[in-house]
Amino acid sequence: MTSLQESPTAAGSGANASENFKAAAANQDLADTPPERVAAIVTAVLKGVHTAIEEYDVTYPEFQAAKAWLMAVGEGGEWPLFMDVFVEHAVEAQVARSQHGTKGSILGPYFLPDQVRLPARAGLPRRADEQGTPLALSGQVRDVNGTPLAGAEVDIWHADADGYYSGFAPHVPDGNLRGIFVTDDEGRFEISTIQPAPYQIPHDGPTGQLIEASGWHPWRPAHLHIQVRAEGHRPVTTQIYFAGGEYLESDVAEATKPELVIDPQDDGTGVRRSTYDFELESD
Ligand code: MBD
Ligand code: FE
Repeated sequence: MTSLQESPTAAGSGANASENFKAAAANQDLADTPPERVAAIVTAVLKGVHTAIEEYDVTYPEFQAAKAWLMAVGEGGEWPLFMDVFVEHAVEAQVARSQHGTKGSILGPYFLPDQVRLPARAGLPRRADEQGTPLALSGQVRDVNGTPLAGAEVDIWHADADGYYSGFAPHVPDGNLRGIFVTDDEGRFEISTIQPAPYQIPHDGPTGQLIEASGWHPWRPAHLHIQVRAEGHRPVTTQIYFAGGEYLESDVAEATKPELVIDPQDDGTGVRRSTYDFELESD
């Protein structure tokens, strides 16, 4: 286990996540939503707040506590964390209604662009003493008609056995457990890595206070984040989960789907193996 002293803080990972999000947003077209639509959406959100106040007979001390909490979320850089844990799943579910191909899931706050490009069969960069059971995930990237997609990018990132992501925890080397696999002529890949553990979202800041104050828990089931990209196709952002894993049914981020669960088996050499194929629709 990581010693307390070098444990990354929510504020630390939040600051990195905020900085990273702002950099990504600067390179992206954010919404140019017309005024009537902004007004309609914001009115609906505020109506939800007003209804809760009425329904629960909210007091002034509660209102001021809520204000203080919102300020703390901003000051702690926890908006990316909070939005991705408690809101993103609803957006993903909504856009998924008109999508075909492999089921998506939330991106979360810890994607980093421009990681190392690897051949179709390779190991994810990891420390010499990286903890965790070896895991191999192989598969094929195809279009929705079954045609293999050669040269597709399978971008994967996941937490280490202690639940820390490189780039968001000072003691983990940059690029650890992150990489982009480029599929071979048949669209195939094989990723060697280690089995991640269930994951506790940073909970020593205001997001954690809310979870604690509500009697919820801060856990996500063990997961691999994957984004698959191929020219001429809509990228798929998703996550892979593990059969029988803890918190599959109570993910704090509500981001699991039954289609995204794999059940790796020991191949007799101590490596747990599974396959997963990805299907991308044309864009
Ligand atoms: C994570 O690793 C994650 O996947 C999400 C959704 C939120 C916080 C941390
Ligand atoms: Fe994650």
